[in-house]
Amino acid sequence: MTTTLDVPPDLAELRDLESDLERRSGRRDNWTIMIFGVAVVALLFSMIAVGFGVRAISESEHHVQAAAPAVAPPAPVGLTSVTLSDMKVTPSSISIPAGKYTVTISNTGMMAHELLVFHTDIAAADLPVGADDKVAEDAPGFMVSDGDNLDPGASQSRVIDLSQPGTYLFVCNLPGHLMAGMHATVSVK
Ligand SMILES: [Cu+2]
Repeated sequence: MTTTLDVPPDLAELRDLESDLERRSGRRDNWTIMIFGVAVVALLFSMIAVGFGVRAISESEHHVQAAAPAVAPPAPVGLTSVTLSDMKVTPSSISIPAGKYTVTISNTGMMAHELLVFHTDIAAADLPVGADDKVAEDAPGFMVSDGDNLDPGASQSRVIDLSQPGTYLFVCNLPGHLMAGMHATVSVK
């Protein structure tokens, strides 16, 4: 094997090489600056884009919130009040779970009323009415709650025992009032 001796390049060649290297490194610096510049611009654009995106999301959430209906509070289960008026019992029809309820009975009418509670499968319109225009209240197990006669504006609070499932009629049994429409049906399950 033969080895060639390295001949040292002359000075002019060295200078050429040096200037070439400088040019190349200069070009490399330019590239570096350009790439850095492009990166900065890209970063700025992405920040702006993210900003718009966040705004769009929060705006759409805002719209969703505005479009969603207000959540209504859950309706109270049971029976807390009954209103007597001329000639109505309100609520006129309600379905509630079995239980004992403390009920405030208010008379908002112009005349006296009362509230009786009958446990019966007979419809209010079919209740037998006597010569006195009243329903006979004394059948065993028929009347489960009786109360005061209430003058106009008066009210009474009492416990009504609705612990047996079935149908209850809330009736004003002053003469003629049932026939005039003063009854309500309460279904108990
Ligand atoms: Cu009445």
